[in-house]
Amino acid sequence: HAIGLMDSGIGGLTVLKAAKALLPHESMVFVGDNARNPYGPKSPEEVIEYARQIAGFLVEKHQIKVLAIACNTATACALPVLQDELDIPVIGVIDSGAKAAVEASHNGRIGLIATEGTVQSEKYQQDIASLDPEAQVFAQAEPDFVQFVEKNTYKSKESKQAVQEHLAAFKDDNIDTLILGCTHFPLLTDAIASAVGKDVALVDAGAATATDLADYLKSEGLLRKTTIPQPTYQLYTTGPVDTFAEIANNWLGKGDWKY
Ligand code: DGN
Repeated sequence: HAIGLMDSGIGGLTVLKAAKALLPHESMVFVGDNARNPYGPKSPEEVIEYARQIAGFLVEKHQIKVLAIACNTATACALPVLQDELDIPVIGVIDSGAKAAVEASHNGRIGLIATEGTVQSEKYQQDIASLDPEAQVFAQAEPDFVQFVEKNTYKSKESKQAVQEHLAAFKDDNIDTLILGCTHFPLLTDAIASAVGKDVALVDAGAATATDLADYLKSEGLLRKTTIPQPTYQLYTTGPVDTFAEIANNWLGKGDWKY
């Protein structure tokens, strides 16, 4: 059975890419809810309902063996609900991201960029406080960054310029670590890295989750036992396939992606 992944749009493909690198023999089914993106400004009730629908599709139609919520906003709102309602293991991105950030930081000053929903949920702040009570979190919502990715303009000069301007405020906070707390943001890594400077470690919460997912599947004996037939990758979007496939092909590189 395949690993299921879901996001509000394109972003979750950053988790899929990291997971595929660690688990090259596993089949994956992905759903991007591009039609209803962004989740960031939606109420927790709405996000829970969307997450339920997508998880239901992945479980019923694809009999996935594990679900990775490859979206920070949906993790913040819906992780406990899905863990409670589904019969398969469900993992989210926030615990892994918070843990990786605490490990990466030396001065305990951690920046967080995410959607409004994720910032307001305070899940990162709580997780980090439980791991390191002295740590300080400087959180900033960056909904525009999601749009750069969804609209496929994330490589443009204007996007880079905007990232530079938005992140300038972190200079005064003396952070040494910045959490990319939205799975869309790794596509903007170059722009983000140049905005905050080389002394700030970037933590990709999605990639940290892929590592935890791989460890979990290994420890539970849930990995495929054979390497033949080749794994398959099915990518669904609720929105227009053209833009989705263009960004996906670009980000994931060559591969046998089925849309
Ligand atoms: N990719 C989603 C996340 O990680 O929170 C959010 C994108 C959005 O819906 N605004």
